[in-house]
Amino acid sequence: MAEQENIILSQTEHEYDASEIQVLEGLEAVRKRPGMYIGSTSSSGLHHLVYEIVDNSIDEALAGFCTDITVQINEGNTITVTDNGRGIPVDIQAQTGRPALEVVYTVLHAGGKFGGGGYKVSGGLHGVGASVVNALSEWLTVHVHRDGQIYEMKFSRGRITQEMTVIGTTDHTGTTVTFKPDPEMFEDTVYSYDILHTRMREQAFLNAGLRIRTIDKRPGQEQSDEMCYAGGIREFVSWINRNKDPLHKQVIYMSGKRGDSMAEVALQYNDSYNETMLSFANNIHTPEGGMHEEGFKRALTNVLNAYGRKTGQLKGDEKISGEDCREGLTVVISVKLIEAQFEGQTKAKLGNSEIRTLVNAVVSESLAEFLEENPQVGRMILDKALMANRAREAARRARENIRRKTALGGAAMPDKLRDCNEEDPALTELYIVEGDSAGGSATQGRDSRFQAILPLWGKMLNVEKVREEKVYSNDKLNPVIAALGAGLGEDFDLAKLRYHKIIIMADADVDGSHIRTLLLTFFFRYMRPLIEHGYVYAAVPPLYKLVRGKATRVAFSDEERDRVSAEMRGDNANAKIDISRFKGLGEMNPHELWETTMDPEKRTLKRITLDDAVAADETFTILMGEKVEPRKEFIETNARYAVNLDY
Ligand code: 0RA
Repeated sequence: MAEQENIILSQTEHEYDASEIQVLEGLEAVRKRPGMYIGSTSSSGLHHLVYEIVDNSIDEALAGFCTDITVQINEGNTITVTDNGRGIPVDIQAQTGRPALEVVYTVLHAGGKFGGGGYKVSGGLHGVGASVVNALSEWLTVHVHRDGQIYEMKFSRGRITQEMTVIGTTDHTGTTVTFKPDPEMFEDTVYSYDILHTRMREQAFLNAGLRIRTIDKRPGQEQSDEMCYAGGIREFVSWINRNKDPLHKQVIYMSGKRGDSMAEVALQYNDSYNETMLSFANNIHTPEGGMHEEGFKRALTNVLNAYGRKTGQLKGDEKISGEDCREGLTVVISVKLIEAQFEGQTKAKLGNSEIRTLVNAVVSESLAEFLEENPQVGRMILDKALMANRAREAARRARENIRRKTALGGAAMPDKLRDCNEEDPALTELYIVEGDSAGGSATQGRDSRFQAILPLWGKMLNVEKVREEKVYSNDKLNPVIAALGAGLGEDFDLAKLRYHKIIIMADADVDGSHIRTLLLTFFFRYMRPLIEHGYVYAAVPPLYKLVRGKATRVAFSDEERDRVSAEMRGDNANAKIDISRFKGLGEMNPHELWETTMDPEKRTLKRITLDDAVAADETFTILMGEKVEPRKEFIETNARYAVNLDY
């Protein structure tokens, strides 16, 4: 209301010119449809604000003028980003007649528009960032140290509240921005130190030598870290492999340029069966891959086949496939280019085809040379790929076997499955339940129109430790594969999936979390699209049961237990409330289970997502891999929830 009056008032005293109107319209557009600019207004959008500001400082570092960046969470969840670059220019811009600093923070798409050849490559929205963050901040203050002066300028929701002012003198240069995300725009305005820290660590790896500090100043959760990696993506690869057993000590590093583009690749094999490929374009993660990944894969396969033929490890017309070449491989690919085209569903796939040629050329040349010079490493890598090739053949035969069996016997469903009546997968749910007794309660308590139950029991296979063919023949996993109906691994086909909600229902204890982790590991390794498309959930059963006379209620946390107990007591301070802890799902009767954990109207489900492939891989590797020490440490620090269900 106040704001509207303001506009009318200033319109009467001041004729707006075309460019000012454009500015207001631009920032209004951002506030009207924030999702268009920062993806969403959930926690991810909130953190995106910080990335946009940091991206500008990183651009200054890429231009060669900035060595240190600090990202600080202040009390009250405001953010301060400081860099020691040249300081945002403050001189009056010819086109607009306004200080460049003002233009950067108020004009949409201001980035790169004004002169200077410094910004050869730029990430993200290419300078759109600052004005978008400004528009979405309740307030934003920027300090520029430049030419011996300190300049200050302030904004609120994108509008100027204090013109650029000199407030003192200084002996250094740099930019400091502090902002408070607008609670009117965001569902949640609490920052996660871990999310920012993970992102900043990734950026420190991607920009060798750049020092990034993260600081949390919020009372009770003070912490900080400083990250600087002289080795860049080489150290990124060592870090990803830190809990694995590498096949060769040295990380293989390759880089090259062509015109204005450049490519870097770092890789190391470990003794696991998994592939970890992380790719970036202009420092932006491209989880959907694209031309840089294609160029790499093609070159790797060609080089290893040629090398194997040359050394005689490959005989006759024996060939190893791309996938065989990537078993146990950890690789980081980082490319920088002028006009990155981002495609795909989430704009996370690089489309520039010239980059495929560049990466292919870099890897073809340098990797062949490396193998020539390091024949022991070459032999090991090739042996590993050959083993993978044989195992894959065995797996293919096992798969064929299963396929033939299902074809002959119709779609054979597991004996234990209690299926639902509805046949449209979009409407159905599969509860995977730990233990026969809980399975029995769930079967009786469910709504059989759309809820199917599959009980699991006994010791679950740890797929992290075995090759593919073992998974096919496993009697615990087979019922899951059959019930879902969508195949496995290379053959996995979402279109055949029989339920669009797959709900893991396990006890809230150590055994329950173990079974949940094993199942998630299996989905992660063999049915990843399930997780990527958000089809997997964890049921959240209650922890407490409260009884007063004939009245019974449940609580999902200690706080809720206390609140509910107070409510039940009401005015009668002496009433006896009997509080007990549910030891497991098996203790609940069918009705209780339905009411608290299965009724779509009342239940809580946690959707399992995989935003951060590195974090996921880390969790799964630590929890499931061979090395005992890191696993112990991890379980000790995360004793309550062995798997972070929210990542
Ligand atoms: C000099 C020139 C230009 C930008 C900067 C310095 C600069 C911008 C930011 C943003 C955050 N920190 C910064 N530090 C310095 C303009 C370059 C151009 O438009 O090409």
